[in-house]
Amino acid sequence: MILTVPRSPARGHRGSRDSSSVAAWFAVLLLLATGTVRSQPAPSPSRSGEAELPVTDGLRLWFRADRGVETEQGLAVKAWHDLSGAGHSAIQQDSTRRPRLIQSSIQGKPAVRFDGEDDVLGIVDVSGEVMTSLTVFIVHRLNRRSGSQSYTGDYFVMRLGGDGDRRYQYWGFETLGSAGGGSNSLVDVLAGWGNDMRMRKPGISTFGKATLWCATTDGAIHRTRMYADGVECQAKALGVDGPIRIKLGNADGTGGGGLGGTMTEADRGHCSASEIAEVIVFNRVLSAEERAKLERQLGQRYSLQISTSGR
Ligand SMILES: [Ca+2]
Repeated sequence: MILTVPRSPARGHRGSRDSSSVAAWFAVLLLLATGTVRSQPAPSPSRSGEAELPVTDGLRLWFRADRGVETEQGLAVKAWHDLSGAGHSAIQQDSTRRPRLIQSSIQGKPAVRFDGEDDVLGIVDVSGEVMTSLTVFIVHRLNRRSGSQSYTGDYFVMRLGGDGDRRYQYWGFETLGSAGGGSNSLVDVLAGWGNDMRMRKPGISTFGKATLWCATTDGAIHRTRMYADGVECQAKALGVDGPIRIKLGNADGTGGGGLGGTMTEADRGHCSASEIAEVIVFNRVLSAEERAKLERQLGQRYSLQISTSGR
């Protein structure tokens, strides 16, 4: 809601305030009393956007870089607003850790670029909803870290979670890391402390290549499947299985959830150099048909080659 506060009457015209102005001020006082005034304009209305996804049942998060990105000077991203209707955002208070909005990235479309050094957007979630199953889509590409960056550790592409340090309470994509020998053919879908699912597909994390990843977890971390551009990855269970209990983030965006990395301070070195165009999260496992619909739509939007074999 954007609230326009009427200007004060010009000097010398005291007493000439018209009735509509008085009514407007009364409305302001009423809104202040009921606590519904926002200091910032709200992001663009989101409910209308839902209809543009072919599947919306269980939709909990939807970021698109061509909408809802709030920037400051130099296109630094302060906030990325959720289009799902659930009211989440991804934010960064520290200006040095803000990613940048790139107007022409994957297929000439906008994306949010993370520098691979410290950039991350933390996910705000005040709902407290705990998800025990989920489906996550991400359209992105990974970039090589530039030579000036001292850290060369794992890439945490994105992570969900209210607490970054409690196993089975966070969930994310990790690649190019020491755990996988630096391989660009491995992605770990992680749930904490080595209790993960390791996904294998040749070249899945090739630098500079735009790709759509989708992963589903059905109740427990070892019941995770992952698809890259529609092709199912070979999966291998690591560690001990356990039931997942995942929040998107926490109330002020400082929890385990993050785009481009995780807000957890100990994991700062795991920020990924990447460009993210779109992220979609559901609180359930989508059927193969539903997943195919979304993959098809995202594939068209970003001109990705999506495999349809086996369907
Ligand atoms: Ca930075």
